[in-house]
Amino acid sequence: MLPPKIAASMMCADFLNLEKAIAELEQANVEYLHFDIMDGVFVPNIMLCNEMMKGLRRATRIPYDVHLMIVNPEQKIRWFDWKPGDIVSVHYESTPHVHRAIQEIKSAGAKPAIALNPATPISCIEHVLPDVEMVLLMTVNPGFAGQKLVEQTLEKIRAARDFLDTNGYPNVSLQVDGNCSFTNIPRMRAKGADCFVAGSSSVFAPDMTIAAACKKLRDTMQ
Ligand code: S6P
Ligand code: MG
Repeated sequence: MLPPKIAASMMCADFLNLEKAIAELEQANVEYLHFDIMDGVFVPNIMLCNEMMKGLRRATRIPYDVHLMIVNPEQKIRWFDWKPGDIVSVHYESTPHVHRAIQEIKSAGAKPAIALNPATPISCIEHVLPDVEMVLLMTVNPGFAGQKLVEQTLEKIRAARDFLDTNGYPNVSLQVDGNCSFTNIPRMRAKGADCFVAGSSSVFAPDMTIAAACKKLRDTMQ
């Protein structure tokens, strides 16, 4: 199994204290800062933007994990400022030209990933696997933080890991996004997930410091 990684979901951070939050995430050595970009069309919400991501680069060297929930992402990849080491997910459901979107990400100098909603079958990704570094499985319907796990996505994690391994992609990372809580993460890890988008269910849990939450997460992810 690939080593576990934390992607801290910045839409769940305290916007009044972003610099402090980032310093604590740096201290905890989280692997990624996860940014949710929503256009109000692909998902029923509007969230985060390039200007925010650009501004926060001044406070961190942690690579960005950018989750694009926008229609026709292939037309918009160049709108963003990417750095080497960033990983960018596009949804299979968001465009008829998902392979073109993946090519755009590569030529913009970032690492491509493919994202799937809970109801989308895993077989859809077969023909993009040679070009992606990560598969993002939504474990809630995209658009909002604070939702409850869609239980049947647990078996989907196992099926996706098997699909990757049997097709010759054991090094493609499997990320899960949605209700990655201290209770759900061991269940997701047991099915083969290795990268956890940590939001209000864990890293930014209201009753804990970021440092304490990250420490607990590291113990939980093993
Ligand atoms: C939701 C988005 C996610 C959320 C994350 C929130 O559409 O893609 O990345 O930010 O799931 O975490 P939680 O713990 O509140 O579910
Ligand atoms: Mg996300």
